[in-house]
Amino acid sequence: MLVAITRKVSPSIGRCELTHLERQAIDVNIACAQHLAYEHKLAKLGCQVHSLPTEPELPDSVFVEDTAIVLDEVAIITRPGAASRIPEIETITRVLTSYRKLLFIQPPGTLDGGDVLCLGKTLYIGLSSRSNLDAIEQVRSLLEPYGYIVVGVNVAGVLHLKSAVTQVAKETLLINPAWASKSDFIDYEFIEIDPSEPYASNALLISDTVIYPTSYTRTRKRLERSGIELTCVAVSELAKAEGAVTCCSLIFKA
Ligand code: CIR
Repeated sequence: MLVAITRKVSPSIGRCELTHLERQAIDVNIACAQHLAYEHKLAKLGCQVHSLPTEPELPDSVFVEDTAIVLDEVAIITRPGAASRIPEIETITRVLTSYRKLLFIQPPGTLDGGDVLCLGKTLYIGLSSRSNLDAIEQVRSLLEPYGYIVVGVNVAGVLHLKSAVTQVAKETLLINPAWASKSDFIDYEFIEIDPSEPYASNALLISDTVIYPTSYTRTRKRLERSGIELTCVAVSELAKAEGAVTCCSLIFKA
C-alpha cells in the first residue's frame, strides 16, 4: 500500500516564490479543482491519500514534495532553500513522525525535495539555486548507514532537478537535455521532451503508470509511442507557480 501526502492549495498561492517564470494571475478556484482531480488520480492509482488542510499564510505549501525525502527505512526533513518555505516543514514533520524515523537537514544546508531524484538505492541531488553542497553532504552521511549512494548533479536554467528529469519506467528517464545531462545517469534509457515544451520533463511514476500534465501534447505522444502508460491531469494553474506533478505529493510505502 502506498501513502500519498498532499496539502490543499493555499489561498495565497498568488504570492508564491518564482525564479524562472514571470508572475501571472493564478485562479485559486481552478487551482483547487485541478489539485482535487490530482488527488483523485493518486487514489485511483492505489494511494491512500492523506490530504492536509490548507495553510493560508504559506503560499507554496501545496508543493509538499520539497519538504521531505521519504525512503523505505527513514525520512529526511529538508530545509527548503527559499526562506518563505521553511515554516512548511513544521506540519510535515508532525505528519511523517507516525510513518518513519526522522532525520533533519541542518543549517547551512538547504535542500528542496524537488531536487532529489531517487532511483533505487541511488539519490541524484540537483545543485540548484535551492539545494547546496552542504545539504548534499549531509544527506550522504545520514543515508550511508542505510546503503544509499548520493550523487550531486548540476542543474542549469530551471528550478529543480526534477523539473529537468524524472523517471517514467523502471529503466527510462524523461529528460530535457538543455537542463540536465544524460551522462550523469548511467544505465538508463532516455526519452527526450519535445523541444517546444521545455517544462514537459516532470512526470510522476506510480507503479507502472505515469501521471502527466495534459498540456504537453507533443511530449505525451513521444511517451505513448515508447509504450509508457499515462493518465493525464490538468495542472495549468499550479504550473504558473512553477510547480508540476511530482511536487504536489510525498509518496511512499505505508
Ligand atoms: C517555489 O518556487 O518554491 C514554488 N513556487 C514552486 C515549487 C515547485 N516544487 C517542485 O517542483 N518540487
